[in-house]
Amino acid sequence: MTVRFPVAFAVALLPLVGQAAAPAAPAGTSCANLAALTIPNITIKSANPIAAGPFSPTAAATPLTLPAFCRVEATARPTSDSEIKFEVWLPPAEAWNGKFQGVGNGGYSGAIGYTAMATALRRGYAVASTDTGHAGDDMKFGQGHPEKVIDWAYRSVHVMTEASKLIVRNAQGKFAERSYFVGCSSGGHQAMTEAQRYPEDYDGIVAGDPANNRIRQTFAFLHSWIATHDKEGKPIIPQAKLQMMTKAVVEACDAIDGLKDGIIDDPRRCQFDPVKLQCKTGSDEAACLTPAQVEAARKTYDGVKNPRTGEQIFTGWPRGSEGFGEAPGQSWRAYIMDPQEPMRVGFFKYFLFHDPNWDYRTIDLERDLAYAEQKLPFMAAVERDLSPFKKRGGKLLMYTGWSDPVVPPQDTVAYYEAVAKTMGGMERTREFFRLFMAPGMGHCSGGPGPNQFDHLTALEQWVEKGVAPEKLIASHVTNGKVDRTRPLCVYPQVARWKGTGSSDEAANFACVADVPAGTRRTTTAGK
Ligand SMILES: [Ca+2]
Repeated sequence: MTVRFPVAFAVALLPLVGQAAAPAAPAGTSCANLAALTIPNITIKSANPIAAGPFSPTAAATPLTLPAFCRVEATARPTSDSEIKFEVWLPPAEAWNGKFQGVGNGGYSGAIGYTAMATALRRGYAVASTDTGHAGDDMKFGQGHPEKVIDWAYRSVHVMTEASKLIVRNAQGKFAERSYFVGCSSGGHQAMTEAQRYPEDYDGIVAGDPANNRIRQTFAFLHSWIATHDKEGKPIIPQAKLQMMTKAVVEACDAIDGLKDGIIDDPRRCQFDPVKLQCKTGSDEAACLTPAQVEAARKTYDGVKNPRTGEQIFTGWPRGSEGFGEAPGQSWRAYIMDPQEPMRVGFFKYFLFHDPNWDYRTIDLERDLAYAEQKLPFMAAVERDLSPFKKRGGKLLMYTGWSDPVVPPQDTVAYYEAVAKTMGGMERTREFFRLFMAPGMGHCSGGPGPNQFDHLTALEQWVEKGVAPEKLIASHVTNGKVDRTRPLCVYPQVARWKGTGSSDEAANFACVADVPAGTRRTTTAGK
């Protein structure tokens, strides 16, 4: 089956029926012939038309239900040690929205993001994703392969983007009119890398819960693991107590934002001290914390500091992120408590010290951080001057969950504020870069706060029509049913209940300038 035929037939028939000549149809290359493309450093392994219906991109994958498309599988080798696999999925000409989308990865990736590709394809996008140059989420690939670390850190997405744009051009007979990048977590890191390093790649970028301060965050993972595990490496705080802690934190801090609704709007204002949960009897009981558990929690909230100077190396995790669900992005379990050794310890073993036997107990925070930032500066995407991206007309939409237990939102906000300072203030920055904070949302999704919203449509309106997003309407869904909506406001604005109507409906909220703590009226709103 060749999915491009309908357009070709239509053009060929026009003269026969005596109608006025239509504008020349772009002369695209048929799907199968894309395999013969010669792009420097790119090998196209296959190009196949895929019929509409269920499709499994790999033998192990759950089938996706997709419209018809052309699947291109390729490998980029920008260096002799590179092996960057990527795919481009192309809608047939009549279904194409004229745009290209690159989609981001999670963790250390090692896999093409088929689900995200499917979402983009269904919207009519030509879409690309890469495995970032290695297989699997393990970090051993970096041992003895510094070029592969660079591929992971920034090069793979860029070479994927450049090659994909050419493949789209050849398939459709013209370049895409607009290009977008959409990613969360490591995808948010990739989004920031693209905006900072390759401002020409994308017209619009969505950066969700961005793990862009990667080196310091890795030091914070190590610090939090040490703080929450005993000498034998066993977790000090049992899993069952994490949810108990979140309940106590929310109870203590819910009303600070002026509305008692089970959500802490800004955990920076919550100073809950876990000593309040310390067991009175001195024993270890389910509903309270031992002194050691109190200390472990405090250190996780406080973050990692230079032991000599007291300088904050990286923020701690927000109050309210301890445990509010079972998914990996909804508690301290997956990235702090559950791992047998510090999360991402492979960074030290395979990327930094090239010593697979490196012992985390030998960490010297000051010396080793300085060394890491000197040796692997490209692993962090923390450039504050985004002038080149702004100048080329790029638009950047960033969002993050205020209860994220993986990438602390305080760091995301601090980065945004630092960019604003560099770029001439908040107002000038909002011309091209807007941050939306989602209270009560976990890592990229989930949580008690409204956490489902269409950031891409908002970004398209901004890029294509010049309509900058003032708010995003977010929904909270339980068992497939929307039970709460609320606007996510442009930072530093916050959503304030108007005082009448249900506090579960977005229409009853306004985005307003935040007011200092202590000057708010607290309301308990009903439905
Ligand atoms: Ca609240």
